[in-house]
Amino acid sequence: MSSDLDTFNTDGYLVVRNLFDDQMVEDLQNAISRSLNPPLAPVEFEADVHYPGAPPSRQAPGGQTPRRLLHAFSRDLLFQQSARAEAVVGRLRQLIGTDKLCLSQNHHNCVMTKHPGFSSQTSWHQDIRYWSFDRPELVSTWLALGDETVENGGLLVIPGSHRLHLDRGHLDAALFLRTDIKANRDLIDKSVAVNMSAGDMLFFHSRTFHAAGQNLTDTVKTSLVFTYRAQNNEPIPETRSANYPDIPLD
Ligand SMILES: O=C(O)CCC(=O)C(=O)O
Repeated sequence: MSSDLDTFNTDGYLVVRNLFDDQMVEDLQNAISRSLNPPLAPVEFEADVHYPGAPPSRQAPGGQTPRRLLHAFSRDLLFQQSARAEAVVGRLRQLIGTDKLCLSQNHHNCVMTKHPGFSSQTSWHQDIRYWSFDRPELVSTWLALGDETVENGGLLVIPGSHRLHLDRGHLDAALFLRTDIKANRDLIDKSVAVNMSAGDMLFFHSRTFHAAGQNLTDTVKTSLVFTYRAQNNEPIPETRSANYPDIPLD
């Protein structure tokens, strides 16, 4: 077993440094700028997420702040190239354990943006909580297009949490980790910050607990995020996971 696979299986995530070179990063940043100024639909706004710190409505101050540029894969050929790049898909084959992969058009598939002033906080959760597949074994990729730190709302992860099976009582109504439970607070104490630079990529398991804070800097943070699955790990028909066809990668 390679050390990348060992790390991923143990921690539920893996960071690969400099996965994309400076030119690709710059091209992607330019593509995001074209999609962001003005924000091209479909867009999810901070006001839509109703997370702590989000503006209460789209009419409130900051209510038009974009949070996610949705449908990234169909938005720009460059995003498709980055999602299909051999450096990404080769690693995914290894981490997911098959050559037959699909990219999900229904989950993540977005440019995440975190703006100064009006960003919100994402509480501790597993992405799989709202997803419906044969098996909870998907992997998402998070490409940093600038520095990602705790200060600008970069991700925090709990190593090994993809292997946890928590009773329902540990989670709140929206399936976030409850912080009024000591066992959960002990778990959160084990979290680590995923500090990244432009071109670095985080691979993380759909069961890995993660969270992120607000962007407290004066610079917008942007990241490109896609989710992949084995072709034989199919979405449950008529769920949101089956809304649009997934893209086969072979
Ligand atoms: O950037 C963030 O606030 C985290 C987003 C996140 O965890 C998610 O979309 O699953």
